[in-house]
Amino acid sequence: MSSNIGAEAKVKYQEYLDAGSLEEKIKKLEEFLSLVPKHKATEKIVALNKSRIAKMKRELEARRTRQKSTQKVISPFSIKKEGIQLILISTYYTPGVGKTSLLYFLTGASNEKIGKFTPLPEIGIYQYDKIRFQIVDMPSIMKGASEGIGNGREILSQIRSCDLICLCVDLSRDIKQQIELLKEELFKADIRTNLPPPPVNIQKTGSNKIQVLYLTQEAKDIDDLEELTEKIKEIVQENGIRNAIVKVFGKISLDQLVDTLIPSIVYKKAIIIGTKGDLPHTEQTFIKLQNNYSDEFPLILGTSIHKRNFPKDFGDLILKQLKKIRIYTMSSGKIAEKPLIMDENSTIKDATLRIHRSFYDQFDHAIVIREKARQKRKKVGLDYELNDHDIIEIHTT
Ligand SMILES: Nc1nc2c(ncn2[C@@H]2O[C@H](COP(=O)(O)OP(=O)(O)OP(=O)(O)O)[C@@H](O)[C@H]2O)c(=O)[nH]1
Ligand SMILES: [Mg+2]
Repeated sequence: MSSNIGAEAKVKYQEYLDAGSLEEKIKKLEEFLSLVPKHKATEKIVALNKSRIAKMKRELEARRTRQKSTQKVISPFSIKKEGIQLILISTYYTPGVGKTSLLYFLTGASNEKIGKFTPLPEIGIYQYDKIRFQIVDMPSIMKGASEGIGNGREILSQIRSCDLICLCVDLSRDIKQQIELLKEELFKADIRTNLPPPPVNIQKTGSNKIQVLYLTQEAKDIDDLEELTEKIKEIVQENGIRNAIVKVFGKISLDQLVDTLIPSIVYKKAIIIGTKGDLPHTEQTFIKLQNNYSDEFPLILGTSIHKRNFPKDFGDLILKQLKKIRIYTMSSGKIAEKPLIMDENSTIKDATLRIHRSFYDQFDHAIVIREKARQKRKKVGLDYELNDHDIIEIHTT
């Protein structure tokens, strides 16, 4: 093994080789990686070993799926998703940060459960501007949750499918400890927060080779493209893929490439909600929270449920974070009460397909009413890009 690796890491590597079970092997190799210094000289070792972890995790997942299909028990943690789903999480070691109080405040859920430990998820609907947001008050997360401690696997598996993760932290207690633990467990459960998916796509092909294509100028702007290509091929092969086209759309690191090869990785949006902002010294803590975490978390709120201090436009803030817009359909001059929630940059075409395919097949033109525009009412075609709050009327042939 390379001289760039310290003695402690080498010991861990040996422990990995000696480990018996797959779980143990993954754990040891993860510990080994955490001890390897990250720089250019170790980049390949890191990427190759991350690939090994990815392969072992896939194997583990496959085993669990096989087990599950024979077990047919419905978990009390399993939640039927309705509308846009927000999950409130906090750490077990800071009990009572105020999640259930928040659920009560936003949704009118029962207040009898405030002040008592919440052992199972509680659900409520937060209505905002005729939009339904499903709020899930999750039991708090223990260290080792990603390995299954304290129902961690069930909790994290729900988080994997939500729309927005809300890290709830008590502003009157140590915030770093709270956030770091939550971040660590999410990361270990292959949940990446506030990161865009890597700009790379790997397609298996029939041909017997691995081809790497750089499709943008940004992707090509790398010092040694040939060296990178060789490394990419090696890592893809290490994952047991012999024939593939690797399309690179932007600047990527080997780390990101490995992430693409781990199918269990999901990319989620997350915000921080600071609670109990009415208690002494919490103002300073909130400033510290913003200073230390605003690079990683684009939205950090300071709140107090006791003082009913919570953003009135919370629904708008969520939509903005999720890059969603609301579109109101109009039929015979009557505007629908409930908006369609669509992705930013959606077009009339997307809207027609969303309403019903026949609106697309028989499309003639659309009328868009945009209150703030210079020309308020416009006749447009399928390619027209929609804005938040637009009113649209589709005319068919
Ligand atoms: N000072 C203050 N106390 C609050 C606030 N919000 C909640 N609390 C109190 O904090 C305690 C715990 O609140 P819960 O809402 O039950 O906390 P939780 O996060 O659901 O707790 P667990 O279910 O144990 O994880 C209760 O006594 C609440 O009254 C707040 O804004 N300010
Ligand atoms: Mg609770």
